[in-house]
Amino acid sequence: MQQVDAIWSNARLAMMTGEDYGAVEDGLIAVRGDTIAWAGPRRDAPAFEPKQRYDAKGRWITPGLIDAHTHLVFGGDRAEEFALRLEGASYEEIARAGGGIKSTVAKTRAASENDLYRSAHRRLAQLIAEGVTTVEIKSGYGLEIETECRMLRVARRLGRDLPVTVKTSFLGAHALPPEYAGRSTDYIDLVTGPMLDAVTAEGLADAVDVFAETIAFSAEEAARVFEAARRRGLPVKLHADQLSDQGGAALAARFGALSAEHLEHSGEAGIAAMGKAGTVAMLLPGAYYFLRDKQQPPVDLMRKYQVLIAIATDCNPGSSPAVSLLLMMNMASTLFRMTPAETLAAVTRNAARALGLADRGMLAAGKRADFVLWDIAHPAELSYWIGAKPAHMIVQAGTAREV
Ligand code: DI6
Ligand code: FE
Repeated sequence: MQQVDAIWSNARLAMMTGEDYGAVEDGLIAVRGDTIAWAGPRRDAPAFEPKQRYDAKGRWITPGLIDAHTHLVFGGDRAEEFALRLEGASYEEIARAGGGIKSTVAKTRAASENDLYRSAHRRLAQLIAEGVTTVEIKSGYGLEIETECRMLRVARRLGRDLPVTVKTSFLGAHALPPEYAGRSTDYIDLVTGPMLDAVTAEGLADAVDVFAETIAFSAEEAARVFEAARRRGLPVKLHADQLSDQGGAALAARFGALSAEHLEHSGEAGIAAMGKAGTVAMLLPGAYYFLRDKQQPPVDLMRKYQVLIAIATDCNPGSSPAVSLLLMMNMASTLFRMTPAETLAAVTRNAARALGLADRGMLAAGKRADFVLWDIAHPAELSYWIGAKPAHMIVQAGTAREV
């Protein structure tokens, strides 16, 4: 008899360990502490002596969802800018006129740590209620040492207070702050020197991100930031080719980036390089939808070069005010023609890879006990419904709570 803390039986499992869902009809999961002790078909399970037994009543269980790209800590909102865009102004025009990211920078700088915490807490709670058990949160609306650190401290605090793992990314190179107008090189000096030093001294960043774009930073500037990250032993990722082809996909691959984000305008050579480097393609259908983009990311090329695809909300006030990862799965299917099985892998196994986390994203012995019981008859329903909240019970680090 194996002693465990809890078992879930009478479950259908989407193990997500290989191709497709890895579906198991009469499945069982045993948990010890914060770890899955066993998962698979009930008939193969050893005898367990659990402290607690849960009857899943035939519900589907999937790994906990992972939102591996968000900017969910920020001040204010950009609803007025949305109205301007609906009247015909483009995202780039607004950015060049000093709005866009810069307007959120002003509001974030003016916000206290508690203000930032409260608004981000609300957004994160919505993601968590839906089944998200791991989230990535970026800085990038401070663009000065103090506010970048404040954003990341808020992200860390959210991870301590809420039932979710928070991984942070330092995005000091998100936009050129107004006080550095025309002095891009000086700003990159700040980012790669004192700013990154301050962030790492407090252990505030798990990775380093850059926005490479005509309205942000060049490929050369991104490379400088990546070299600085490498010197400090931090993994990198890149907002690449979102609005135009900047050679971002190839650059991300060259630095062995964990992921390259957006990729709507990437060409074949860049995607092929990502395949070789094992860089995950992070697709953000919320931004594609909200900016009414016309250029779809090259999903067929990603399949051809066996690039793993992840999907995230990109939750941010300007290009994707999205607080639902399930809705992003639906959009990835309808807008990018990803299959429901691809979208589920994209928010579990592949999203874990994009965060460099080998301990989650599938149901298997030894993985973290992060999983969700769903009121659905088939896992394809997770990307089929628009706006449904089918989570019934969420288990995070071995602790269960009903939704
Ligand atoms: N790409 C995005 O979609 C977000 N950041 C980025 O580099 C947008 C950020 C914003 O508009 O506030
Ligand atoms: Fe983003």
